[in-house]
Amino acid sequence: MAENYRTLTVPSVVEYVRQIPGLFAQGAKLSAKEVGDGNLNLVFIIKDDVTGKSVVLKQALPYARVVGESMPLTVDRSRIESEALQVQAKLCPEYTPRIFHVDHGMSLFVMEDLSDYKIMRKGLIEKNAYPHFAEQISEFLAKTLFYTSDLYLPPFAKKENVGKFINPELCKISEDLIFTQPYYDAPENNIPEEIAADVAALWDNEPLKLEVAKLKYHFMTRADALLHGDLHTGSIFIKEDALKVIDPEFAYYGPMGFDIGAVLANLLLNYCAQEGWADHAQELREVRERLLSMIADIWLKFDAKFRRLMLSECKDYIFSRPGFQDIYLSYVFAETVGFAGCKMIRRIHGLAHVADIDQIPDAAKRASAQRLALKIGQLLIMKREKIANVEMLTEMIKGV
Ligand code: SR1
Ligand code: MG
Repeated sequence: MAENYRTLTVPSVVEYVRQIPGLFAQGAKLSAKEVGDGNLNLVFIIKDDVTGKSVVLKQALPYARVVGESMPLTVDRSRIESEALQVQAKLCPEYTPRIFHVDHGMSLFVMEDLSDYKIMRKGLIEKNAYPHFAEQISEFLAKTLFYTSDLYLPPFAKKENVGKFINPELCKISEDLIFTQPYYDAPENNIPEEIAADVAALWDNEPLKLEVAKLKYHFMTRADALLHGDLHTGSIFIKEDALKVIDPEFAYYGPMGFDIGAVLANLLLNYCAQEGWADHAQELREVRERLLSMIADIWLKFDAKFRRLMLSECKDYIFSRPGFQDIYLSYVFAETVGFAGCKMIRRIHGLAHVADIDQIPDAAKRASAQRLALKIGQLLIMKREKIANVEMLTEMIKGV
């Protein structure tokens, strides 16, 4: 941690932003509030009460907020996050928040206030339809993954980038929380009482654990592309016709399917949770149908966009051989499905859950949604290499 690092508070954040040249007018009447509801950081909104102009300041704490000081965590994640945002801004400016100021010493950056957007997780719980989401997120995924991979970058540039985004502490959180702790009686787990027997059965499932071991190994060793690294629906701000992807502090070079799988997993967690949110059976059917067709669209659009990029932008002679696209995308698809399964399971009885499920008011419906998520998650992990296409995937999910 840099010597001049100090944790900001509501009064000190106002004084801090006053010093940033060109951000607010001199003597502006500023007010601030802390609004962070994520697992790790402080997030302040600072507003000029006269003009209404506002910005967000995000500061990394030297520990994980959700656990407390007993879980120390590098504040260098703020540098990684701001650098990943710069890469994403170059590739997908329309889907990336604008950054106004970066201070690595204080492990913070200032960015545009997205208060007129909604966190997608909240919108999905409210059963909102997002008809442009598949188009938007498939564009974000195809561009950020393709243009940071060996399919596009010259080999020296690619390896230099891998070095810039070495992120061992945040990767270790994912290794533990996604791929290890949910598969044994780890003290960090947060196991809902009602499903204790289902969780115990999962711990006894050796074939499942073997498949998770393979996926964890891929997570740790495959440097396909610069990933967002934590692309759940709480990392997506959305409104009618626009979307912004935030929070890439887990960014590192990893397997492409990990980011795509995160998006699909969180839509599927909402699919499971709708049992507790839909007002009647017809609505439950409709919302679930909409989520499954969104999932299919995301994959199909990603696949089409990625193939177009491979065709037009890949300059490597050997990667341009006919047939390589098919091989590449079927590998990415299988990993997407497997990682999605892991990401569903970790949110049921691992350390960090999701509001879609945890906030279901009815205990019996909540437990039923949790069981469904565990079932679908296990199926995705076990069958990932046998699922030939996304239609087969959605049919399989409907059958659970
Ligand atoms: C201790 S951090 C818990 C989780 O929050 C982040 O959003 C990541 O998903 C991480 O696994
Ligand atoms: Mg986050």
